[in-house]
This record gives sequence, structure tokens and C-alpha cells, in this order.
Amino acid sequence: MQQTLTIIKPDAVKAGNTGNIIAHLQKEGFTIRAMKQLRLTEDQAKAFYEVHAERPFYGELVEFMTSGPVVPIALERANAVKHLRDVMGATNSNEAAEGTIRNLYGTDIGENAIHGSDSDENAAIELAFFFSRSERIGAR
Ligand code: FUP
Repeated sequence: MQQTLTIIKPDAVKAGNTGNIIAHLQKEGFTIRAMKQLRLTEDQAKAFYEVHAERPFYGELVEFMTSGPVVPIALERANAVKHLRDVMGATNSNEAAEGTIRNLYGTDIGENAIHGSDSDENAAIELAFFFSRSERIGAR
């Protein structure tokens, strides 16, 4: 079993799609190990996306991610990192494969409904950003 981090982003939370996305993930075999809803501060959003700090879209990304509440979730499943990447779809919602979460609930490249860790290493870092070890273990 492996854990990965998803974040239901402000566009999807605002549109009332939190429940639909959670149901979609559970149908895909993911178990929820920890979950919360919060609004990121500018400093928190900047820190989370620090790898993109030099990219031209960084400012817009931080603005979007702080525009409303988000729902980070620690998900568990065999092959969790890769499977989440498969079911979430391409970064640009307009190019995401039919039936993927971004295809169903995203709008474009910025407002793309969910985040998913892109490697085992980043999953560990990103899970620790939102959840303590005891929060994830306590849910078992
Ligand atoms: P992904 O792993 O699919 O979420 O994509 P990236 O890590 O490359 O990008 C992180 C987030 O930055 C995306 F979810 C949306 C945003 N982004 C843009 O707004 N414009 C871009 O050209 C690329 C990414």
C-alpha cells in the first residue's frame, strides 16, 4: 500500500464537486487516510508550489489556490501515485482524457479541479505539508 496527496482545488470546491470527486476516487479503490478543508494563505500556497517559483504562471497559480477553500486528502491504494495521475488526467483540462477527473470537473490548464503528487518522493513531502504522521495513522 502506498499513500499520495490529492487536493480538491478552489474551482471544484466552489462548484460543489467535492463529493463527486471523493466518490470518483473511492470507486477507483482509494481509501481516505486523512482529509480536511482549509483556505491556504498566500505564504502557504507559495511554499507548496515552490518548485514552480520561476515559472511565468506562478503568480496566477498562487492567486487561484488562495481564492477559496481547498480539500487536501491523504489517499491510500496499491500504486497510489501512478493511479491518481492516471485518473486525474492531463494538466490542461481541455486535453484530459475522457472520464478523467480533470475532464469531468476541470475548466482549463489553471482551473483543473485537483492536484496529485507526481512522484513517491513528492508524495511524502506533500503529505507532510498538510498532515502529521499521527493524523494519517490515526485514521486506520
Ligand atoms: P500537474 O502535476 O498536472 O498538476 O501539473 P504541474 O505540476 O506542471 O503544474 C502545477 C499546476 O500549475 C497545475 F495544476 C496548474 C498550474 N499550471 C498553469 O497554470 N499553467 C501552466 O502552464 C502549467 C501549470
